[in-house]
Amino acid sequence: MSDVRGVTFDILRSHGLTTIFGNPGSNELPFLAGLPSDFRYVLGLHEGAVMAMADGYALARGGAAFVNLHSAAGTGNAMGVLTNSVYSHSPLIITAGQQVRSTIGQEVMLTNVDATALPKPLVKSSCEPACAQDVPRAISQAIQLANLPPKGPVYLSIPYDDWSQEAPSTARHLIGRSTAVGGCLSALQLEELSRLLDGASNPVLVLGPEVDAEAANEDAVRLADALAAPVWIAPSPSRCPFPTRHPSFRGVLPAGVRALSELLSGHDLILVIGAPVFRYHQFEPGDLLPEGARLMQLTGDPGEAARAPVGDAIVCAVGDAVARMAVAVTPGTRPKLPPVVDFVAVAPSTGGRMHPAEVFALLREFAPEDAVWVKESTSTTEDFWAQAAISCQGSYFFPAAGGLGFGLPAAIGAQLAHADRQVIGLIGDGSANYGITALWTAAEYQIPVIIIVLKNGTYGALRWFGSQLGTGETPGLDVPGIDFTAIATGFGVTAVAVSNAEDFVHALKAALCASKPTLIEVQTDVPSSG
Ligand code: TZD
Ligand code: CA
Repeated sequence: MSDVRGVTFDILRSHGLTTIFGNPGSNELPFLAGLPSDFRYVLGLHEGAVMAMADGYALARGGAAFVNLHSAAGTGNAMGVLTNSVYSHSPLIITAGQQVRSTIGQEVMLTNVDATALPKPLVKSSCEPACAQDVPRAISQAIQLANLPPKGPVYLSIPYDDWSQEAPSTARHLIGRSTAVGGCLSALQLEELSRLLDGASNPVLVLGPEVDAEAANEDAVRLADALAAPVWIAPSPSRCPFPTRHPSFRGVLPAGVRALSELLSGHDLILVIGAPVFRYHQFEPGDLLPEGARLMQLTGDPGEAARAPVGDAIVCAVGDAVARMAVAVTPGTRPKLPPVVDFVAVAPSTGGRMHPAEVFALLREFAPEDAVWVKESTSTTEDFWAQAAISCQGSYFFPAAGGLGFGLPAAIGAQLAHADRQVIGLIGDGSANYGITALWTAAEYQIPVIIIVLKNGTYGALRWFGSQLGTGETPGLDVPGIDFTAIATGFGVTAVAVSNAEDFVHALKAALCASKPTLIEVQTDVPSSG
């Protein structure tokens, strides 16, 4: 029988988890030594970048990712980015090396003291197996749990002397084990939902990231078409669940109670699919719903259903529900919606700074239609949605908890998952710094991602938030004097700085043809709105 390490690799392989995102230390060396040749190790230079690259890889791939961190210090470095993985429901299997079992109590150097408490409350489960022989089963349990709904990150701390121990013969049953939930809408629930939708005089759909995660975008179009109903994206979106040029598409709902209620006024039925109700941000007391509206939520996450402050909810497989509702409702009872209006026109910028909207309009024109956008430039979100022409599934990712440090490395991880789609990171000059070391990984592994740094010299979103709160001038809001081309070059990434449309398009075309990573630093205006 093989050892604990050998069976672990068999289990990982049987789930397609042959890419290890990590940053090693002494506790991890016995696991990594002599890695089987069908496994690849992707080294990140800081654990925040490691975690975000793994997250981007998992999101783009539509599957799980495996992470190996160094003890407590590595785990701690990864936790900021991990806040996003909870809300993006990313199935991440995070392992950390622990000191030799018999020495943990002495707290020898690099012991992960109280290891299972450390990553809480950001993981679905946290475990240090009771003995070496239980490591394979605990790994298997972690993989199943990460992938069962609601998906999410799990954590395992493993003493490094466990790997060479003999595995129990029963461990072979763990290889390729699968688990699934059969939580589809019942026939009665489907009938009631259809009756509700058919009976509504002015229904509206509010779609969330789970629709995109379940690849139900086209079924959402079928449902919207059958109902001839408007479609909004739920506030603070981390993914794009609906084509932005469809006649039903109305945009992204604002993340404040009052503004959201106002926009939905006149609707008697609000059907929220695959989103929390709601991910508000700015505090804006008011009525949760417009007068006379009923809210119904469909979600795969019991926590999302339970914590909503208003409305009724059904916990179910969202993709299946959308597909079945699209054929269950009575089509053609409302007039067809008019075609979409044109994009907001953008005047070409002058004076050595581009407006972000102009950058996004040029990207729409010159980037491939199926490009994958990973965005972490917080003040330009409105401009992005006004200019975006997103048509296919898995095309947009944003940090789901707003924790910066996701975007730049996640774009690199997403590109690693996509051999045939161009991934473009749209990263603010503030955000870029939290995960900047991932540039080295992109260069080292020749990952042909394009990173566009929008350089306005400030934490633009915080300036906007300050104006909302009336806090006036505040220290620590500007980030002048950062040369991202010098930083990128230092990490081995080709980089260019531009400040007008012509140079931008030139740089973009060159980057699209390159088989290696490129960073484009664009001098931009400070936007006037958030
Ligand atoms: N630190 C972390 C880890 N996450 C955060 N969300 C913040 C700090 C606070 N923060 C925001 O929420 S937005 C923002 C900060 C610092 C400014 C980001 O600046 P940027 O983008 O240059 O990336 P804009 O477009 O200038 O806002
Ligand atoms: Ca900025």
